[in-house]
Formats: sequence, structure tokens, C-alpha cells
Amino acid sequence: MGGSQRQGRLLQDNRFSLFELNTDRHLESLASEVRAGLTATPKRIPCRFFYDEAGSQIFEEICELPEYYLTRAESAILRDRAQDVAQRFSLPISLVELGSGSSTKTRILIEALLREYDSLSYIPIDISPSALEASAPQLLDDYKHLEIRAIAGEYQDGLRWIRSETQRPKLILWLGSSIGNLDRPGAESFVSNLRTGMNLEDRLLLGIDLRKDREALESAYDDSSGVTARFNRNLLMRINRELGGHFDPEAFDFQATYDEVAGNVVSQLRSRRDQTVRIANLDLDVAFEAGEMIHTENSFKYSRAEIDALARCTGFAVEEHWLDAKNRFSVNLFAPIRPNGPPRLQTEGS
Ligand code: AVJ
Repeated sequence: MGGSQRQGRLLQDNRFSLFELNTDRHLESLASEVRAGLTATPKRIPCRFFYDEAGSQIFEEICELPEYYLTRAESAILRDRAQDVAQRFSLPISLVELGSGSSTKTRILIEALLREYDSLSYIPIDISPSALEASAPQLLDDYKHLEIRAIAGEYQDGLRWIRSETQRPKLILWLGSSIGNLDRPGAESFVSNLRTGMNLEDRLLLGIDLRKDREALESAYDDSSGVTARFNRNLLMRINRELGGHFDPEAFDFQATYDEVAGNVVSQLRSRRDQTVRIANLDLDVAFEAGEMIHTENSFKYSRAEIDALARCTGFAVEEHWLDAKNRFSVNLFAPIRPNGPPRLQTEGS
């Protein structure tokens, strides 16, 4: 096992490395963001704190829920289109994934790429080191020509790292409609930032959930078996575990509401009664009134026009816009365009 370098811890053997960026600051940022969020009006807890070990496992359960169509819809598109994507490169590539989680969907692309090229370098970036360490051994077992260079850290850290690291053409994956956690200006600036780390032969594959009827969205985000409610209450339990909080998760109800105008599913925890919760490590007592909300997540949905606008104003052309059979979810292949030139779209045999 290699020593620590550059504010990170490196775990390495010949086909696997896990580089933990600034993980020592994770607890610090949890503490400062929880203090800022629970002393703000309205109260909020950032959704990236969903993904501790327990939260990552609950999210895997969500992906199996009948109401949560996103994962199945996206996987169906990837199964149909993965080979097409893999054939768009002329050289072995680096497959970079933002928010890789369990890498279940990624296997579809890994298999397609290993059918085209005899080696593949996979760079998963995820806030949860445990998710990265959990998924790697099986991938390495199943794919002998795969090397994994995992990065545990925030997206921004990962982007900086990618820019400095790879010589190969890059296919960057941002699946699952994780872009939806950013508001529209936030998504624009993040995708622009991605663009600055890309060359013209690189591609960005973006999974984006589409605007649709309220009923379908509210049941996807507030399922009848209460798994998503548990996912949200786990945030309170995480504060109890890591910051000495005294939350009673059952003293909060969960709700997901679709704001049709904004195209955003807003997730919140609502206090069932007047209560004061002590968070010992922050020496903080947080007062809640009955009915008071804690904002936990935004999940923005897109129309085709909004996807085109996102590409246009971030330096990309939409090379492909693929939909599932029920037109509920989209997978988009974004091609970088020259700053002030026509897009260099991939045409047959180019
Ligand atoms: C992982 C952010 C894409 O917003 O759909 C699932 C997380 N939240 N159910 C989403 C989530 C509630 C999911 N993302």
C-alpha cells in the first residue's frame, strides 16, 4: 500500500488505485454545512450528505423501487446505445464517471468499450470511498483488461484531478440525472467547467430525467414503501452518528413536491411538533416549530429545449439525444465545440 501524498490516501495494487482527496476534511465540511444549514431560514441540509455507507445502501434500494423508473429507463437506453458510443473513439479511452456509486449501469459501457478496445482505464469519482472500494473488486474480477483509478472526493476535486491526469481521449459519464441536484445556473456553470477540461475528441454522456406529470414524479420521489423517506431520515441519523446530534428521526415527516413551473422535485423533512434538537459536537441547539421544513434535495427535470440550451451555453453540441421506450428519461451525448467554430460532429467513418 503506497504512503499518503498530496492530501490524500492512496490504496494501490497493479490494476486498482483509490485516491482519497481531502477526505480528512469530510467531517469538517459536514459540521460546517450542517451548522450553516440548520441556522439558516429556511433550514437545509445539502443532499451530498445522503451518501454515507448507510445512505449509499438505501439509494441502491431506491433504484429497485417500482416507482423509481429512472435507473431502469436509463439502463435500457445504455443497453441499446453503448456500442454506438464505444465506436465513436479511434483509440483506447479513459472512462471517467462522476458519482459512480455502485457502477452497475457503468458495466454496460465497460463491456461495450472492452469489445472495441483491448484495454480500458476507468476513473470513477465518488464522494463515498466505501462505495468505490465496494464496487472495484467485482469489476476487476469480471474484466481482466480493466484498470481502475478511483477518486474519492467532491466533483470539483475530481475535475481538477482529471484535467491533470489523462493523456487518452475521455468519455465522461454523468448518469442517473445527478445533474438534477444542481439548479439550472449551477448545472450550467458545472457543465461549462467540465468543458474546460475536455478536448474536441472527448465526449460527455449525460443522463437527464425529463419533465413529466406531477403524479409520476411525486411517487418516484416519495415511494409507497417509504424507502425515500428512510433515505432522507438517514441524514438526521448521520448527524446523530457523526456530530453527536440528538435527532428523533420519527419526529420528522418526509414529503416530495413537484414544482411544475421550475421543473423541480423538492424534497423536505417536516417537523411533527415544536422541538429543540441538540447537536453536541457543534454545541448547537436547533429549535423547530411544528410544520417547519428542512430542505434536503432538489431534483430538476429537463425538456428537450432545456437540454439544447444547456449544451449551447456550455460549449457543446447535442450529438445524440436518446430516449427510453416511454419517453421518460434521456441519455445525451455532448460533443465539445470549438469556442467560436462549428461543432465537429462525429459523422460515419470520420
Ligand atoms: C442520485 C441525485 C440522481 O435525484 O433522482 C433518488 C437521488 N433522491 N430518490 C435523484 C434520489 C430521491 C437521485 N440522484
